[in-house]
This record gives sequence, C-alpha cells and structure tokens, in this order.
Amino acid sequence: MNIQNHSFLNAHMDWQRSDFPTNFEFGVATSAYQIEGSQFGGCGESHWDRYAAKSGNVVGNEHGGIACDHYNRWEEDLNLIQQLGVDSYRFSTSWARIMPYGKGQPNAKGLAFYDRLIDGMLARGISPNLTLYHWELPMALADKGGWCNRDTAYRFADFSELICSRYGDRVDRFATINEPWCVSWLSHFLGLQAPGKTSLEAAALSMHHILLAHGLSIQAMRSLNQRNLGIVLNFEHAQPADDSERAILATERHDAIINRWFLEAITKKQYPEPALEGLGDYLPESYSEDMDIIGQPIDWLGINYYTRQLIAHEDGCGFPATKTVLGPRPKTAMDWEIYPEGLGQLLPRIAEQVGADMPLYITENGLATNEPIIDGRSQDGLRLDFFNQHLAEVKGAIDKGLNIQGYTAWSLMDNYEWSFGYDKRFGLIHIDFETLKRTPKASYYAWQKSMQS
Ligand code: GCO
Repeated sequence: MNIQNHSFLNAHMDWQRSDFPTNFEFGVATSAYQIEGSQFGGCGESHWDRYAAKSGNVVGNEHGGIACDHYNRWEEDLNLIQQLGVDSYRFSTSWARIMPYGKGQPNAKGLAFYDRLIDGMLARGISPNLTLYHWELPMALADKGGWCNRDTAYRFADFSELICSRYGDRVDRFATINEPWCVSWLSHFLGLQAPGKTSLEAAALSMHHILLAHGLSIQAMRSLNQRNLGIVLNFEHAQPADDSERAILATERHDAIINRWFLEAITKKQYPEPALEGLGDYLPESYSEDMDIIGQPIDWLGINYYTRQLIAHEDGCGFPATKTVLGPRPKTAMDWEIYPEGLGQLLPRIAEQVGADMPLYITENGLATNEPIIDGRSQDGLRLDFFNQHLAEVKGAIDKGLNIQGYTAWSLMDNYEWSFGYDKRFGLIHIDFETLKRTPKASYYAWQKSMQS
C-alpha cells in the first residue's frame, strides 16, 4: 500500500463528488450505544451495559455509559456533519432508550431526543438515515432469552411500529437491523460481543430470530406505508488460506455463514446448504414457515465492508471447523487486513443475488488507526489512503453498471468500539475521551474538500 505523508493542510482525496453520479449520496455513520451515553435521559439497561460491566469482556472494562456524550452534544455533532458537507447521516435509535423495558410505555425523554436529533438534521439539510437496531437489546428482553427467544422478534416489530409512526414522516431511509451476523454468530457462537454466548444452538436460534425480526419489522413499517425500507448486512471477502480441498470447503462454510445466510434468506427465502449442515438441527422445528416473512421485498440493501479473511480448516473442533489466517497485507489497528479489491469483488456477486435493480448502499467502510494528535492535529494519512482505495473500487463498480447509490463512511467520530473499548479510533473526528473535545482529523478536511468539488 502506498502510505503517503499527507500534510494536514493540503490533505485531500484522490476523488471528488463530481466523479460520482449526480444523485450519489455521501454520508457518515454512527450508532446509538457507541456515541450517545447510556447513562443519560432515562435510558434503560441494555445487554451491552450488562456485558460491559462484567470484568474481562471489554478491553479496559470500558462501557458506553458516557461514550461521546452525544446525547448532550448532538448539536455540535450535527454542525460538524453539516460543515463536512455530506448528504446524509446514518444513525440508530436505541431500543433501550426508547423502551427501557423492551416493551410497554415509551420513555418520553428518549422519544424527544430523537425528535430533536431528526429535526436538527433536517434544519441543517442532512438526510436522516435511521437504523432501528444497532445492538443495544433492552436487558428485560435479554433476561428472557434475548435473540434466542422467538418473542423478541415480535417485540422488535412493536418497537419498529412505534419508531416508524413517530419519525417516519421525517426519515428518508430505514434499516431494520445492523449486521445480523454480528448480532447472532459473533455474539452467540464466537461469544465476542453481548451476550457472549458460545453455542451452536444459540447461534442457530439467533440467526433465525434476527431475520424473523427483520421480516416482521418490514411488514409493520409497510403497513404504515413507509417507503425506503432495507437492512444492513456485513460482508467479508473470504478466500481459502491454501490450495487444499479442506481449506476450500472450510471457506465455503465460512462464506455461507457470513456472506450467504442472511442475504439468501431475504432474497431466496432459503438458507445455504454448507451452513445448514451444522446449524439445521438447532433451528426451530417449523423455521421454514417463517421464510415468507423473512423474504419480504426490501427497497434497498446496505453493505458494510472492512476486510478479507483467509480461511483454513481447523482440526479437532466441531462445526464449522474453520479458522482465520492473517493475510500478508498491511493491517489496521484492529489487525484487519486492508484489502480494497475484496469490496470490488463482492459487489457484483451481491448485485447478482439481489437483482440488478436493487439500490445498493455502502453503509459502512472505514478503519481504526491510532495516529497521534500533534499540535492538536492528526495527519491521518492511513485513513485517507483507505478511503481513496475503497472509493476507487466503488467507482469501478459503478462504471461497470452496478446500481450503487451511496457511500457512508464509518465513522463520524471516534467512539465505543464494542469489546475493544475506546482505543480503536474509526472517526473522521478525534474525540478526547477525558474532555470529550471534538477535533476534526485531516481526513475530515479532505472529505470536506471532496464534497465541495
Ligand atoms: C460493525 C458495526 C460498527 C462497528 C464498525 C467497526 O460493523 O461492527 O456496525 O458498530 O463499530 O463496524 O468495527
């Protein structure tokens, strides 16, 4: 990779807005638990608060209690988005803030907060792009089994209905769930995020119920005549770590779990065979009866992309018998290999699956780097290179005729990176977590220039 030494003042991108189609939408993203501060405004306890409170689950035992204090500093943050010059802001509504017990009487302060936030976006000419669920399941529902309990999907449909009837007149695009793979496999089989379960049964149940929740939510919002409904899936470019048959088969299983399970359920109303082999026995008995609900038509698909994975066979363990091997390319502070071509290769594959007409949005892409702040400034060269390389892939895909309508950078500002705490900095804006001071990085100014030309 060509890591240039960008000086702060002349930092700029290799591309500009006018290189992309006229209505191409540029945006920035965050999520509620990662920025708002769950201690404020009558927010209920979520399974993330509980998970983070248990020593050893999160680096430094950090939690989202204060996070970026966005609950109180939202105006400053919206001003920064406006000055950045992007078109839209992808944010999420905290279920625990709005329904502290997961159901029943909503928290008036929580509802009023999102009124202020959405009205604030509209007043600044920023298009609201709302994700209903970005992971803070109310603890009251987690206590009843969370995503392993079918009832949670129905409670989510109720939550969706409430949000849609309250804000639907002012929101341009709704996503039901952010990254169902993370909600289920990462959190219920790999145990790396709340609730930290590690069983195939919990994985299979949550992988099905999160999709049922998606389908029921789409139905609820359609019945309110809401337009522009979609979901945000995360994809990885998966390749075998070596030429062996075992590595090829392991890659097929890995790919089926992360790249195919959710997409094929929604587009084909079925689960992929290589994943069913291990998960089928644990699915609810009559799961196939839910596939019509899960396969509700959507209006757009969100794609999150960060890295590629090289996959090898893992001996001596049960399904899926896979392990990841670090690739040779430079890594981000997350130790994720920087592999922009992976995005270029995934896009046509996804487009073929969803159909050429389906609008695709890159809903997250970005990296964690820990470049130091010098004289109040970060040079931020790695981030500039990362965006340049990935946007070149997006542009290439558009030039080939793919229906990609937008690109959203992760993230507006440094925030709570889940089990990694506050140390992994994905923001265009630096946050000093002691003082909560916001300092735009060089990449912020480079984006700003590209947005103007
Ligand atoms: C995810 C989430 C974000 C993360 C980001 C970086 O993809 O895991 O949507 O909440 O912060 O992706 O890991």
